[in-house]
Amino acid sequence: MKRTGVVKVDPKRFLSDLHELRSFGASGVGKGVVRPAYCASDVAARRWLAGRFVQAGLRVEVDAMGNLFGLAEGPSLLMGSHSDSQPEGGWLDGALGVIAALEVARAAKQAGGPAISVVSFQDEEGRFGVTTGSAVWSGHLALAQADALVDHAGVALGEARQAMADMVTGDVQAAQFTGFVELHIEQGPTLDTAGEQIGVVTDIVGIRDMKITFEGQQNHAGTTPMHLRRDAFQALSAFNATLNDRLRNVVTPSSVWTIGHVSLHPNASSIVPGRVTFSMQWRDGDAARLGRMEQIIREVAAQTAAASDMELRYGPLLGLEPVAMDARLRAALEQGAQAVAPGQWRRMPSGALHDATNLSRLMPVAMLFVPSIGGISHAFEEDTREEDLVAGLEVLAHAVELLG
Ligand code: HGY
Ligand code: MN
Ligand code: MN
Repeated sequence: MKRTGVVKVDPKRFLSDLHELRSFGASGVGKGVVRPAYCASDVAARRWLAGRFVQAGLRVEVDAMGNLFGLAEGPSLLMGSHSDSQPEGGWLDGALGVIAALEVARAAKQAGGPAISVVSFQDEEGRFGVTTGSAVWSGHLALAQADALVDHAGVALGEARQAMADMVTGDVQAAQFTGFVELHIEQGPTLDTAGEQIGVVTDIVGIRDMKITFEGQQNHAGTTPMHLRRDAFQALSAFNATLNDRLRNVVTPSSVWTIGHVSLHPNASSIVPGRVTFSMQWRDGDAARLGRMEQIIREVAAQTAAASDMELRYGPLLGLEPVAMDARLRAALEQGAQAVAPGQWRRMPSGALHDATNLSRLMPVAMLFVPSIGGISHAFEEDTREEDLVAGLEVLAHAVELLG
């Protein structure tokens, strides 16, 4: 594979669009954004992106989930990521991949090829589930099932997606794409700590995510003796302490588990909480270990419920399997990395989840990382040095030429 140098990306145009996208849902804290799936700022951002796709000579299509595509003529390499954010999101998580893909598509078109299509998937950040937009598009999740998913405020996805119903044009067929390449920030400390510029992803971890509820007895915080309480918070506290002990027997240093959202009912100072619903999420690069972790989580939940006289309920278990990146696409990214950042790049796994996992069911996929300053992400402080953003873009341009 030989690079010709005809795909000339325009770093100024790329950075200008990246900062303009940041203005949709700007949090006012650092460069942070608040752009959860289907909220006003997310839909406004997608309308703006659609306009940029048209200006780039791409045909805009939007499917029922609100996945926004800019399509090249004929068979094309799909590039992109997501433009929705976490409730407190960084300006680059997802957005970088969408704008970099747009810039490469523009430069490739101006150079007379190769054909590049662009996508911004919806709800990658899981306001409703795990990467729901690309999970539905890739056939991993039925639209009817997705519509029934609810966010932490009880809003159903089926209702929320009506906010962009007027943009929907219909299904987008996967067969037109020869593969998928996603540029993303690392969202971890590896590259930043090593002083390197580029990560070529080898594989993406698997994930499991479900809600767990303990139901005891709501009661008066002053008159209810401690030994008579059926306190849901105490049950969660006992569950968490026991779980940490038990999981240590099966995990490795790269296994992670998180209780990130806790809803205590009725959440009042003078009331013994009768109910707690919390998110239980775990990730690992090994599918069998994900299963062993699940078994322990369910055992500890059942033991805790029995010991605390709690009713135990589970929400739907959502998840994705670990996936390896495509060798051919990865080799092109490695050649690009060696050309753009010689000695400043490495091969590495992704501890974060990405739409690429869903697309790997349909086509070859590969991912590229640029550093996150301080390893910070899913926080308003998330940032990356501009020269590293541009280096990632240049590697993409190099790789698409090699892939032809
Ligand atoms: O959670 C993740 O790994 C992704 O950033 N949504
Ligand atoms: Mn992301
Ligand atoms: Mn994210």
